[in-house]
Amino acid sequence: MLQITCFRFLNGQSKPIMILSFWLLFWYFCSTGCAITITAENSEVWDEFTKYSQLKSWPYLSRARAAAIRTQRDVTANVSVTYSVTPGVDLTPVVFESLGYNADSLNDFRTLLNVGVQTFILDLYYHENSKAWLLCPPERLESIIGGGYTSDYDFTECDAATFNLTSLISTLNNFLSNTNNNLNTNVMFLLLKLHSFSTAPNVTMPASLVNTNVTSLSAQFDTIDKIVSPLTVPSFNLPTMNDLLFRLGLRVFPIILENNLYDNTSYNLLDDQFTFYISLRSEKTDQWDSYNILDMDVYHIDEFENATTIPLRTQHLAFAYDTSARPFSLKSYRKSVSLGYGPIISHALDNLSDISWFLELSCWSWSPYQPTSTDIDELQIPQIVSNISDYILNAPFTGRIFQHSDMFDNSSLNFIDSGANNNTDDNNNENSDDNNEDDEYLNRCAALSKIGWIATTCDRKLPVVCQNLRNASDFMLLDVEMDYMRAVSACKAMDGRYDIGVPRNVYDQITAMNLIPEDKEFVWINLNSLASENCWVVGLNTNCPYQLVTSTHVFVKMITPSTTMAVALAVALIILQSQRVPVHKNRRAWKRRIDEFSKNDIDGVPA
Ligand SMILES: *[C@@H]1O[C@H](CO)[C@@H](O)[C@H](O)[C@H]1NC(C)=O
Ligand SMILES: *[C@@H]1O[C@H](CO)[C@@H](O)[C@H](O)[C@H]1NC(C)=O
Ligand SMILES: *[C@@H]1O[C@H](CO)[C@@H](O)[C@H](O)[C@H]1NC(C)=O
Ligand SMILES: *[C@@H]1O[C@H](CO)[C@@H](O)[C@H](O)[C@H]1NC(C)=O
Ligand SMILES: *[C@@H]1O[C@H](CO)[C@@H](O)[C@H](O)[C@H]1NC(C)=O
Ligand SMILES: *[C@@H]1O[C@H](CO)[C@@H](O)[C@H](O)[C@H]1NC(C)=O
Ligand SMILES: CC(=O)N[C@H]1CO[C@H](CO)[C@@H](O)[C@@H]1O
Repeated sequence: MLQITCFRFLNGQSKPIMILSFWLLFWYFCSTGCAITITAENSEVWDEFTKYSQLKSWPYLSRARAAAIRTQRDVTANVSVTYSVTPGVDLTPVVFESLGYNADSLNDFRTLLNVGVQTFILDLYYHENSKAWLLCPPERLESIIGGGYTSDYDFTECDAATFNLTSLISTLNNFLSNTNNNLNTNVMFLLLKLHSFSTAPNVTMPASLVNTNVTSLSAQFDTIDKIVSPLTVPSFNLPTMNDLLFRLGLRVFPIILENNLYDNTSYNLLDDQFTFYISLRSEKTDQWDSYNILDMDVYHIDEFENATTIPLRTQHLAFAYDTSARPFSLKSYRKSVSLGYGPIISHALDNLSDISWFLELSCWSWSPYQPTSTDIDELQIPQIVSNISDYILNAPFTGRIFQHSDMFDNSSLNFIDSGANNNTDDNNNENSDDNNEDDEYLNRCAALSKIGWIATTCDRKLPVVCQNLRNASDFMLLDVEMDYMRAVSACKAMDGRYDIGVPRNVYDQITAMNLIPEDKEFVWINLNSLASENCWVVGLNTNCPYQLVTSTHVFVKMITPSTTMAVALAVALIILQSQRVPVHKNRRAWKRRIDEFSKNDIDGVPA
């Protein structure tokens, strides 16, 4: 193995350097006891594999998911936002009913924002008597007030002085302002359910419960940063992701999902028509303008559980929700995602962090735990896809801690130690990539499997998915096994009508998945992070748009003759210290091949 490594690394360089390197390798090898093989138990492999899982990163967004969410957003840049699939939470059952109608719950709301929940259902209650909007439902108020309310009652719940729509929106705004940057910005949906209630004239509601100072919904929601308005973005012409986020600089859709206000309500919702979209489902839409009215597909998960064909989803926003009687299983959650319906969790969880299991499955594009930022080559793990699918398909969600033994049998497996790369994450601070780290990252190319994209090493031999240049929904498979570099040129070489492809929405993903041959598990797609760690881009020579310095420059400096020797020795020592042979081998070999590839466009391509 070492021989091959050095040969590849010094490919084209002079023989004496090779010999000297070998000597040094040998000397170092034996001076450290000739024992460098790291054999890990499967538990360690699994720990490594899930090192950046959402559960372990709780209460922050995991590093892998941050990369996955961003890749999915970037790949869909030219796709209408109506096709976005976002994980959602119904705040009433998940947060307020479980954890309380108080300011602490706002911290839990903030945590959900942090971990990448993008859709929220929010119930708002209009007290007809005091003409105020409350976050607390009348049933709660009744149970608090009970029979004998006294003015010095100490309210721990529903206290409008600490828990009100204004403070909820400022929590949201705080999150938005922290993530309003090219790396982290993303679309969000606020789905409102409006309710009225009135109290008998002889009942005096305590001021601390009803004095919320919120008498106009639009006055409140207009203070949301980057809120999308139906005036600028009419419902019948929703923009692409790129136009929304970067050209218009907007993010948050406020949508009235249900209007349950009394017919005789004293609140005039039409006053808010410049702020809100209204779902056609909410029925009382006769007086609303066409630019307000959104036709949405909102289904209960029962309708997916056993579906074999995709329920027709046209140009509508689409969501699926569960109930406590029929909660999402991991299987139905994943099904909802893969059919393009944003899953909205609407049942109480034992612990809020349990939502991590679901969030791990919430990208239609990447497989769970992907793209890993470790230096394990995932595809080296036997049956990884079938075992993860088993886990998704068969494990009903029980909230128990999922263990490596659920995933792997006891045969041991060699893996590459991740070394001293102790980049403990960061709440959304992805910009910590530096060039040293860059070299430690093995999985630079993406393959499509039946459960989504998986990062792997680029020299694996796989078939490739080609995409028609004129019709992005037309995919075909080139069933010849080749490494990533050949795969890129192989589609082009066919008849000029195709290029290596990448699915850009759930429909294309399903089409492409169906092309995976029976006897194969993975096929190449047009996605790699060769330019920069954790930055996945479409196209071989695409630089990471989020970094000023590309590692290409570093590489070019490294291969000049004067530095070759120093690099060879350094690499030899690093190899021996940390067993990162394939990393360096791949990294530099690939970089070199890219450079060659860029020089001569036509590069011996299989017919
Ligand atoms: C989106 O479309 C524009 C114009 O057709 C093109 O220049 C751009 O590269 C596309 N972006 C992506 C991510 O496909
Ligand atoms: C709403 O809550 C915030 C923060 O908890 C508080 O500062 C504000 O005064 C409250 N609003 C009202 C009307 O009490
Ligand atoms: C509520 O509104 C009134 C009148 O606009 C204002 O005087 C009062 O300070 C507000 N209270 C809070 C807590 O914002
Ligand atoms: C308005 O309607 C609700 C329910 O439809 C009813 O309970 C309430 O008494 C009505 N109020 C008035 C003032 O008519
Ligand atoms: C990695 O970081 C964690 C948390 O900062 C620390 O507890 C641990 O000791 C570090 N490990 C190494 C190898 O530096
Ligand atoms: C694009 O390709 C898809 C799949 O082959 C096909 O159904 C569709 O009709 C094609 N569209 C056009 C405009 O040719
Ligand atoms: C724990 C578990 O289910 N592991 C399985 C992974 O897949 C292989 C092949 O299907 C099984 O043999 C393992 O038992």
